[in-house]
Amino acid sequence: MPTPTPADKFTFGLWTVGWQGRDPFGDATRPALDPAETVHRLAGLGAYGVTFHDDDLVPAGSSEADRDAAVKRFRAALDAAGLRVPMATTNLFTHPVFKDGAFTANDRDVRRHALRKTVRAIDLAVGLGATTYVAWGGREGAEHGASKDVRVALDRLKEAFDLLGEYVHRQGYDLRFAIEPKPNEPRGDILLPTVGHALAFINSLERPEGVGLNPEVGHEQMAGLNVAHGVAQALWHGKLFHIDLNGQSGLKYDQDLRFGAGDLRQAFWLVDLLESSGYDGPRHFDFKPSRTEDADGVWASAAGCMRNYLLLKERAAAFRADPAVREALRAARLDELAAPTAADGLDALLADRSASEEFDVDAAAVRGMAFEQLDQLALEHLLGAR
Ligand SMILES: [Mn+2]
Repeated sequence: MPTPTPADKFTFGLWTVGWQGRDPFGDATRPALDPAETVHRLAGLGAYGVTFHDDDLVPAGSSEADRDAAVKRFRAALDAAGLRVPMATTNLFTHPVFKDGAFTANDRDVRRHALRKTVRAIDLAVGLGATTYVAWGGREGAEHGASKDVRVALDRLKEAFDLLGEYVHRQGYDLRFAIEPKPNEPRGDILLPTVGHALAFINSLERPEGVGLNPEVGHEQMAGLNVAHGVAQALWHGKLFHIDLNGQSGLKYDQDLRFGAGDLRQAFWLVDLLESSGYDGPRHFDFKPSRTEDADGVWASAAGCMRNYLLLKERAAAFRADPAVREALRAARLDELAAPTAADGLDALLADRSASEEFDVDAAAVRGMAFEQLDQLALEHLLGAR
């Protein structure tokens, strides 16, 4: 059985294992976790790093002295456990002041406060070694039609990313932003709902090179999308800066199941993609241990995320190495997809009668694609039957 090590680059948010189980219908089922204890427990399980929202580490409303003490204690735990902080983010959704969003709140003073809170959190993140800053627009959205002029709200969102990019540039920080799309929850509709929306938005920014994506498995699936396809397009654009791994079973509330516990086939294809793509960033778990669990269940679910990733990595490697799969890939003509369609140029294409008048469309139409056999081999590898 595979055992996680720091070389696997598994990371967890403080808010994941630290989730107390509060949901819209029920109170907390578990006590709060101490961030320093979390660091030691995660290191003991073989994790590489830990991530946080500013408020996870320094509770909102803390005095300066309490803030300094919390950061010092956390830094000491990181040093003792050998854990890294590759990423951090801002909580712009819990406090009631952000009920209409943060960077796109209708109230200008709330937007200015959101930017100052983020700047302060960026300083904290960089001070702890983070090189990626995730931006999830938790409440940047609407439910009431005319209550949000989406085009104007996007102007404000662009303004926010441009200002933050300027700040990072001016400070000389080695820090890139990663936008995390989500279609809904907690707002009825959230701006930048999918990977594709976010990729298009980034192109409008003043410093697009410093902004990429943090796709989350469950968020893409909440939009009914294939997460491996979304991640593949982010990779194709050179924009996969970070990734949030978890599980989701179809179009439901944001389940945040442990990785592998949702759509197992999509998890398999995602691991196959990440491991073959050269992506070398953290494998970050953004999940919530079920509120039915006590502390033992929390740590079992964290270990389960990592084990499931490593097991899927083994299964994907076996699939790719299987001679029968290689033959099936040839039969499915993946090599032909990799060949340019008109390397001979437009003139040659326009002069090619075999592509037009002389092309036998009926003969081409009856060719089988042999995809079912290829897919059955994948399923058998996933099931451990090969
Ligand atoms: Mn989620």
